[in-house]
Amino acid sequence: MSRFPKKFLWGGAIAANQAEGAYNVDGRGLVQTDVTTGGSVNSPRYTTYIDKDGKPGKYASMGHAGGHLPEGATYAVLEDHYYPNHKAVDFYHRYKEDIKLFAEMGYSVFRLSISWARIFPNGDETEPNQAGLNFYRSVFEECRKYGIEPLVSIWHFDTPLSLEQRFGGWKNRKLVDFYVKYAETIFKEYKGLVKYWLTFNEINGGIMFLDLFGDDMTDQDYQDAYQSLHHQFVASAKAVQIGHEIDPENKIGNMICGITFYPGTCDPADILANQYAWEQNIYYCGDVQAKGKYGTYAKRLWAEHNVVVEMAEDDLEVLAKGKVDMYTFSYYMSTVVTTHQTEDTVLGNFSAGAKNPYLTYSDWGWAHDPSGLQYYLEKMYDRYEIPLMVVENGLGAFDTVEEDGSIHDDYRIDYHRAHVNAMADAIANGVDLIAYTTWGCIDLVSAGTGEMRKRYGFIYVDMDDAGNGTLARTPKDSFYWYKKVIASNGEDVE
Ligand code: P53
Repeated sequence: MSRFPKKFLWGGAIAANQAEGAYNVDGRGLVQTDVTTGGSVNSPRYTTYIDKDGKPGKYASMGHAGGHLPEGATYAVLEDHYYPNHKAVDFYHRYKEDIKLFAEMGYSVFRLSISWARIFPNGDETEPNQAGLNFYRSVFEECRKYGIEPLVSIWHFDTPLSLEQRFGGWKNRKLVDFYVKYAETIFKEYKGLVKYWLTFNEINGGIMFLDLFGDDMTDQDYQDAYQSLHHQFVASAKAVQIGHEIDPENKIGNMICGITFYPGTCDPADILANQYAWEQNIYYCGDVQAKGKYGTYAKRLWAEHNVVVEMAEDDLEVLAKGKVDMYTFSYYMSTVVTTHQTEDTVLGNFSAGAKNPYLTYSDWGWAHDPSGLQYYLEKMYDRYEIPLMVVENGLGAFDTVEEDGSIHDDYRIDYHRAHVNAMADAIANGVDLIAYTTWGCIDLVSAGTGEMRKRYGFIYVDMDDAGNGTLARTPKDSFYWYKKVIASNGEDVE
C-alpha cells in the first residue's frame, strides 16, 4: 500500500512580497512591506511614515495584523532605513533559473502569489497594468513548460499601500469591490494557465495575531479586525463564485494559518479555554469559508470585545454561495493554552504562552511538532470533509555555508521527514490530503522578522540581512533529499 495517493501534488511555496524584489519596477505600486524595516526575534519590524508636520516616524508593525498610522501621517520610505522586501531574492528577474531548480526537484505544483500592486498599482485603477499581467503570464508559462501546476494566492499580505492610505485598508467596505475586480481580472487573464487558487493567505492572522498581543489591544482594535475579516470573507466568497463562472475547472481554496492548540492541563477550565482558542483562531475563518456561515460561537466572540459586525443585506447569502473547494493551511507549530500561571513560557516571533515540555523549539521559539500536523489534518477533515492541502510547512533556521559551498541542513531534513510521515499517518486515517508545498522552497525574506538569516529554503540564496550578497542560488542537502522524496512519491524519506 502506498502512503500517498498517485496524483499527490509535491512542491514548494513563496509569496510575491518576500521573494520578487523589484519593488518599483514596471509600474508596480507600493505595498505595506515596502515601508516596513527588518527586525529580529527580539525586536519588531517597523512601519515608517512622515507625520502631518513633515517629521519622519515609525511604529512597531505586527506584520499583517497591522499597527497604527498616526492621524494625518503618510506611509513613506525613509532615507536612513533598510527595507529588505525591496530587493528580496529578486525572483522577479530570476524566476526562470528558480523554476528550473524547482523542476529539477521534481515539483508538480508551485505555490506563489500575485502582487495585487503589479496588476492595479493603486488598487482602484480602471485598467490593469499590462507589464504586471505579462510578468505572471511568463511565470505560469515557465511552470507549464515543466509540467508544474501553479497554485496562486490572490492575496498574500500585500494590499496596495494606496488603499491602506486612502481608505484605511480592509475595515473599509470599498476594498471588497477593488479585490473582486482584481480577482476577476486575473481569473480571466490566466484562464487555462492556472487552475488552483487561494483567496487570502492566512486570513485568520487578522484576529489570531491580534489576540497574541492582546494586552495592548482595545475593543476598537477587535472591532476593526472582525469588520475587516467580514469584508475579506465577502470578497473571498464573491471571488469563489466568479472564479467558478469564468472557468468551471477552477479549484479555489481558503488559506488558514494552522496552529494546533493544546490544553496546558486537564483542568476543565483549560479544556474550555483551549476549545475557545480553536474557535476564535482557527474555526472562525474556516467555518465561514468552508461551511459558508458563521459558527454559532461567533456571537460570543464579538460580545467579548463589544464588537458589532456591520453586514450588508445579502452578505450571508453571498457567504453561503461562496464556499471554497478545498481547505488549505500553513503548519509550522503547536501552542499551549492554559488558565494557570506558568513560569516556563515561550517568547518567540509570533509564538507566546506556556512552553510544552514534550517538544523542542526552534531558534525563533517555534515548537517542533509533527504530531500536531496529523492532529490538525484529522480534525479539519472531520469538520469539513473537503480536500485538504498543506500549503506551507518548514523550518526557519540559521544555515552555514561550508568552505566548498555546500550547506548541510540535516535539521531541516529531519523537520520535513517527520512532517511527511505525519501526513502519511493522517492519510492512513482517511484524510483526503492532495498537496504539500513546503514554505520558502528557496530562501526568502521572513514575514515576521524581515530577516534573511531565518532561512527556510532547499535552495540557498547568497543575501544577508543588510542586503549584501550575490543572490547566487545553491542547492542545500535538503534539495537532494526532497528530490528523492518526490521521485518515490513520499515512500523514501531517509
Ligand atoms: P516567518 C507567524 C506564524 C505562522 C505563520 O513565517 C506565519 C507567521 C508570520 O510571521 O506566516 C506564514 O517568515 C506566512 C508566510 C511566512 C511564513 O509563515 O515569519 O504565510 O508569509 O513567511 C513563515 O518565519
